[in-house]
Amino acid sequence: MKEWDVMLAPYKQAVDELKVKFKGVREQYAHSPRHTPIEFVTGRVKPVSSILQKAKRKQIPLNELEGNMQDLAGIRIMCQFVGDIDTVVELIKIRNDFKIVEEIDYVKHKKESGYRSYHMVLEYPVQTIDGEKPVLVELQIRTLAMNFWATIEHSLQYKYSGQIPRDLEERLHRASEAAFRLDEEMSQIRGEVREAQKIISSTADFIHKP
Ligand code: 0O2
Repeated sequence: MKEWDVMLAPYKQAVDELKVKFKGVREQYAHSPRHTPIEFVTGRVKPVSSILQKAKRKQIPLNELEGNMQDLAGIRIMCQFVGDIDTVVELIKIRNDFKIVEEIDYVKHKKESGYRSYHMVLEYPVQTIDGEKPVLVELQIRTLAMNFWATIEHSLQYKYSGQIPRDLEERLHRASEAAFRLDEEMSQIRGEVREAQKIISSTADFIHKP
């Protein structure tokens, strides 16, 4: 177990640092009149049991994990509106603290399962006691509705070990379409929603300020 801790330490550091950085972006928006495209940020280092399962499934030798398993470190950015995803992608592209090595748009091209999300693989330089170590980090950018669907589907995949019964799979497809329509509806009433949020935050400021 100790060997895993040592191997995964730079990935943990990358996740911790990137969470702080993206939460910082959110904070900057909060202090500006602009709508914040980031609702919340989460991150994790892949649990060893999932690493072992994925390595077996994809036939990746354990001594070749680094570089071949791109989601040992994972960051997820959740947005309110589909349009916010593009804004976050642009924000990521103008940064110079990491390199983008892969981009997959599962928002425009949803997966067969119904999964939607914008994926990027970043090469992030971690400063270690032995010098700089570039590590791969998978970044997933999605709306709250996409996240809701993916979280439920992921738990069901886990429960049924990837063999979801046909009727449940059909329900998940319908739920994915409903999530898509929800995102579309919300985008259409975006102006109204943002007005309401501005009023709520200015009222909160008024209440909290002496
Ligand atoms: P975790 O940590 O449990 O979330 P794949 O061949 O599709 O299994 P690959 O080639 O590594 O995976 O890349 P891809 O397609 O970008 O998928 C990586 C991650 O995206 C997955 O991680 C999920 O988090 C998410 N994802 C991709 N497809 C789906 C999907 O159909 N449903 C859900 N719920 N999530 C998906 P892991 O490996 O599941 O690990």
